[in-house]
Amino acid sequence: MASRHPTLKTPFFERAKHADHPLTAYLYRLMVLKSSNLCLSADVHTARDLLALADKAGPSIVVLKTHYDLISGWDYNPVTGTGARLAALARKHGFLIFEDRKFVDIGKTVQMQFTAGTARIIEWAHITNANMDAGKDMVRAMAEAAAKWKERINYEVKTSVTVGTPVSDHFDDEHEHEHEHENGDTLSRLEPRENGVSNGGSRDTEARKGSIVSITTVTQSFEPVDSPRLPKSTTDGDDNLFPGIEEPPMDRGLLLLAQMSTKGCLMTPAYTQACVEAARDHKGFVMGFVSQESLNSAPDDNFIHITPGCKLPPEGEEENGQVEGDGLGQQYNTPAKLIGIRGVDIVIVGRGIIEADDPPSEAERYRRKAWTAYQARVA
Ligand code: 6AU
Repeated sequence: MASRHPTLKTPFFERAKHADHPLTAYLYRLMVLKSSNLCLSADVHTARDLLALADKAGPSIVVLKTHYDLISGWDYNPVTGTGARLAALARKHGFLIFEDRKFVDIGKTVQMQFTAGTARIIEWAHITNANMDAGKDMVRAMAEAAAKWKERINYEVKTSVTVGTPVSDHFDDEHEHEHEHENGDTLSRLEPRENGVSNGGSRDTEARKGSIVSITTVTQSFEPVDSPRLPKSTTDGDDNLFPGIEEPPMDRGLLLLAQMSTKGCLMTPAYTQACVEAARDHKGFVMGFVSQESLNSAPDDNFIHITPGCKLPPEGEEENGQVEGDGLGQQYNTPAKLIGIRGVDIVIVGRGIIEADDPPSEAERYRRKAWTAYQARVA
């Protein structure tokens, strides 16, 4: 860790002013507003449990981390499905969604996995992460896909429908065909009087002329919108916006998986350094790192560090004592150690909260401990 790097002593509200990525700036402001630097890793079994947990723990967290592929019953509908419902809860409680997808593949494949396919991750997850083993062109490919997506989402399809009566009884076959206008796709449909069938193919023109009573024109065009929004509420009461802060920017953010929490992790210092360099090359897309320590080292580095492998000893036990791993390679440290000593910004907690008797109040306990550790660090 760059132990004397200025970001270690800089409060989040100040780091917000100098963040290179709009979503990182937003996240720092959200952290200050909620006095929270807690990310909940919502690794539950079903979509129903995921949504219930997000709703209950939402007030204590600033990031909700998902693994959509371990959730049974994930509904892929882009408007009413699980992603859209999570997005509504994120608006209501004020948190960002981080899909822990750990992308790693050739650039083209990753672009498709990120923006398309079943889950359409880019539509509902503000943040995702990537393993840099494939090399930094993959990061560029993801950045380009995110930029393209943002450009497209800034336009909405405007549909207008007009119904008119023909001014003359003259028309010819040309009017019956779908045709394109300069400003978009226009479909003109002839509405017959009797049988409800339009554009019937076999009747002759004279017979149809007498039957036309109206022309319905459907025009679709792409128009810029000032405040782009994703599908919001799918559940009554979830459509409120968290007070005190605007909606997050539409910029998507990437975290590079620079170090892991697992015992015997094979990521070398050279790999970690390559992550730092890729982050510097793509500051408009890479927000920071999933890492075990602060990796800010150059004078103007201001990356955010989000850190898993965090657990508190049970209530009442020595707070800064050793915490056992999970027996499957996962290693744990306390928020005080990760934030205070290793200099990370947000801690990710999964089973420490989910497996507690009362997850929402345990989330609140973690929030308090993590925030206290941050306050002590910058004091
Ligand atoms: O608190 P836990 O151990 O129940 O859950 C930790 C969560 C899991 C892991 O997939 C994830 O954090 N994780 C990651 C991430 C976020 O990329 C990296 C890592 O090194 N260790 C780790 O546990 O959802």
